[in-house]
Amino acid sequence: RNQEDELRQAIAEGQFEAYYQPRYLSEDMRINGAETLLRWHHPSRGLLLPEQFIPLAEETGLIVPLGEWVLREACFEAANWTDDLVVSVNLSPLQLRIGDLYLVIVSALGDSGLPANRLELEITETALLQENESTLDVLNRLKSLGLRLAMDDFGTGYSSLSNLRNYPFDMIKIDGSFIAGMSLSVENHSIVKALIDLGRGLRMRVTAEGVETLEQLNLLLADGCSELQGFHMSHPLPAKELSALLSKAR
Ligand code: G
Ligand code: G
Ligand code: MN
Ligand code: NA
Repeated sequence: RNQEDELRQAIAEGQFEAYYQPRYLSEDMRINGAETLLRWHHPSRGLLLPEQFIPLAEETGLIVPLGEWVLREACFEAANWTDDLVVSVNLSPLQLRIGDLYLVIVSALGDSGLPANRLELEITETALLQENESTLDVLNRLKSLGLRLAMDDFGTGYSSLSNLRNYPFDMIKIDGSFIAGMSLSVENHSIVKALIDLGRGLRMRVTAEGVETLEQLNLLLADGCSELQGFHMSHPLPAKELSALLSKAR
């Protein structure tokens, strides 16, 4: 109750900040996008990470207004980026079920001037578990705007293969837990290779998340993974630091 009020107040007072973690194209290791990751500047507890407040936001339904704030923030920020970088935004299952996500996105794009093809929505398989016709309907309507859909944390959920076939995804994001294990065991590496091949067979792009070492990076490049994200290349950055990195790279 107390924490819920705190969270509500934080949204009203703008205590959140969007960080952006660069994503790199494997061909030339240039940045071609970034994932938006929330931070909360808590007045007494300091900088909080999503795992410390997203669960509460989901339980209380406050993820809906918070998610709307992030979407708008990310679109306005990305509209200023050099080049045609794609901005990814994580969606919670609740955002697909309540509130008018379609209208929120149409107005975020319209107000910011960001072209739809530069916005990507990351959806976990868990969101599709509460599967109903309207989820597919919402995703198809969003796709028809021209934006991109990514399946997040791939490999950790359920019924992944039928979801990949039935939903209009453009991208698979391989969960970092598989990447962490790939240089440790042949089995883990086999899973990663299979996921990359699966994506390729379905004509989807594949991002490896949680790339932490040069050894992992080299394996992923050899295996034909299309995009890479993780601490080895860059941590999530405040908007200003990402902009500085982008202008330096040009
Ligand atoms: O940055 P960090 O690794 O702590 O993020 C942890 C998790 O929190 C990520 O897996 C991400 O999916 C989730 N997360 C971060 N930002 C957002 C957001 O804006 N909306 C939702 N729904 N989840 C987010
Ligand atoms: O949406 P998702 O849960 O995939 O969000 C990615 C999360 O993983 C973010 O919280 C981000 O801070 C974190 N992350 C990003 N790169 C790395 C990495 O290389 N290693 C680890 N352990 N976590 C990472
Ligand atoms: Mn994500
Ligand atoms: Na993920």
